[in-house]
This record gives sequence, structure tokens and C-alpha cells, in this order.
Amino acid sequence: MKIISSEDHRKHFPKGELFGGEFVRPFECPERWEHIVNRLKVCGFDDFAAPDPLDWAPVRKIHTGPFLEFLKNAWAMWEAEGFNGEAVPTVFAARRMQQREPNHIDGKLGYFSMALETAITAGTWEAAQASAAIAQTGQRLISAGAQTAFSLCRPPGHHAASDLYGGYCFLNNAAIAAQGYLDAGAKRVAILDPDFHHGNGTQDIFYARGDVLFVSLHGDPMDAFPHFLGFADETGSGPGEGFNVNYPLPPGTPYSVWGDALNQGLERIRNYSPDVLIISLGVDTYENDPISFFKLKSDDFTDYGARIAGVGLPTHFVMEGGYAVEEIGTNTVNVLQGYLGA
Ligand code: 5XA
Ligand code: ZN
Repeated sequence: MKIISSEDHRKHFPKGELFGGEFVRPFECPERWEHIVNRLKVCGFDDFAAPDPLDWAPVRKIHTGPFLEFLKNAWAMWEAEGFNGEAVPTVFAARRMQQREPNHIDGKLGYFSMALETAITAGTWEAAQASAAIAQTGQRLISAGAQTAFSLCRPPGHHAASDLYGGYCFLNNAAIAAQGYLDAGAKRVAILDPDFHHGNGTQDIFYARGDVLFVSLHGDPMDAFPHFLGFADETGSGPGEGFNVNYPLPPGTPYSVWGDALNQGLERIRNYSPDVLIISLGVDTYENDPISFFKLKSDDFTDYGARIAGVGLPTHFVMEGGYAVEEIGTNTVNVLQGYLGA
């Protein structure tokens, strides 16, 4: 299995995240990447590749022009104001307010964000572009005939909508890969999102489209981030009706229950008969994850990797969340080994 990764992820490393009313060291940190790479090497994965340069055509089909301009310029605008800290929003376009992009960076941050734990720093835009290129490079390999690839993306992507960032995400890597598959000739793409958090961005991007099936297992938004999307009655709209499938699950969900939902989701994917399956691979379903509430054990990740393989599709793993840093390598690689039957 080819692993696509880049040291450029280090360019995004905010010092602070607002959590529980305090600025804490971000859960989404560069060590996550290091633990995954170390574990891959220990387990004999040695086929590493750097990403190709980013192709902007699929990116522009997923994200709006104003949003891309904002991400490109946000740090420079923030610095130009003379602010000393990292760029975080303080005001949002809430209910009954205008949805109009302001001129001032404070307003822009609120206009384009869906959560304020995610700081923008000097290197954020470069790291986000590299992460998208990593997803795209995996896509090109599979479009060219590979059966699988692992895009070790950081920062992650599934909360990023066409014009929103947040939840540690800036560009939606899995969505950009999905668009790449379609542009390369695929007729149908399925995205399975087993990350603990609902992939609101991915859902939103493809909600009215029938060419991408989105299936997500996640903490019930009544109790878990992102709180405002991810309910079971969100099934798609227009030509996308029936192509959005959510399995919100309650606090304390064990693998026996989670695995039943996975089986249903995989059945839905089989029936869709896609050309390729993208896995938004978050391992924050782990029992000791510090910001999540499912109860999967490390061996369960191997088991569900094997279940994914059972669908028999070309499969592209795209890294999302997971914050039990010591175990993130084991849990991530367990999925890949389960998939490979290793
Ligand atoms: O999958 N998404 C995440 O892991 C990020 C959650 C951010 C919660 N503030
Ligand atoms: Zn997550």
C-alpha cells in the first residue's frame, strides 16, 4: 500500500485551542502524524511517496472562490491589523443576521468559520494545500489502477464545507479526492466516514448530488460536535435524495453496536455499486480518545478494516481525526492491516 505524506503538515501548529473555557495545547497536533508514521514503519509499511503539486481544478469545484481567497489571505490580513495572537473568530453570522462577507478580518473569520477551536497561523494555508495534494495524489494512483492507498492528511478535512472551515479542517481533502475520481471518469463515488465526528462539510458539499454517496457513523449531534448537522433524517435533497446516510450513535457506544451500524452502511455502499470507496479515516472512536465518547478497542479497528475490505472496492484511506496520541498509530495501522488481511 502506497502511503502519501509530507513534512509540510508541520507548518500548521497552533499553540492554542479554546477548550472548556481555556486556551489549551491543541488536540490536533503534529505528533499525531509522527506516531502514525512510526507505527507504519514498525509494521513494515515502507512504500512512502511525496504528494504531486496540487491541481486546483477539483479544489475549485469543491470550495468557493471567496473562501479560497480568504484562506490564502487570512494570516496576512490578521498580521496587518497588528494582532499578536493566532487568528480565531470572535463573532458569527448567527440567526437573523446578514450572510455577507465583511471587509475586516475579524468579520471574515466569523463569516467563514463554523467553530472557533481552529486557529489560523502563518503556515496554515501551506499545510492545508499540502494536505489536499496528499489526498489528490492518492486519488490519482487509484484512478490509474491501484487497489488502495493511504493519504496521511494533516490538517484533516471533513468539517470543511464549500465555504466554511473549523473542527481543525480547512480544505475538504476527501471531497477533493472524490471530485478528482469523478473528473477522471468515475461515475459513482462512495465516502464512508467512520470518524467519531459527523463529517458536516462532506455531507453539505454533496448533499444535492447523486454521484457521491456519503455514509457517516458518528456521535449523536445532540451530544457531540458539530452539534448542528448529522441527524438521521438528513437524507439528501433533489438529485441527492437518498444519497446521504447518517448513523448518529449515543454516548458509550461499544463496538458491537457500532459494528452493526457499519454493516448497514457497508450494505448501503454495496447496493450503490460505486467505482471507488473513500474512507474518511478518523480513529477518535477509540475508547480512550480525550474528546470523544465511543468505546472501540484497538483490536476493533483491525476487525472493521477487514469488513471494509469485504466490500471489494478500490479503497482510498484519507486521514481525519484521532487524539489519543500514544495509540493513534496502532489504531490507524490496525485498520490498514485489517483491510489488507495482514
Ligand atoms: O473529526 N473531527 C474532529 O476530530 C475535530 C473535532 C473538534 C471538536 N472541537
Ligand atoms: Zn473526529
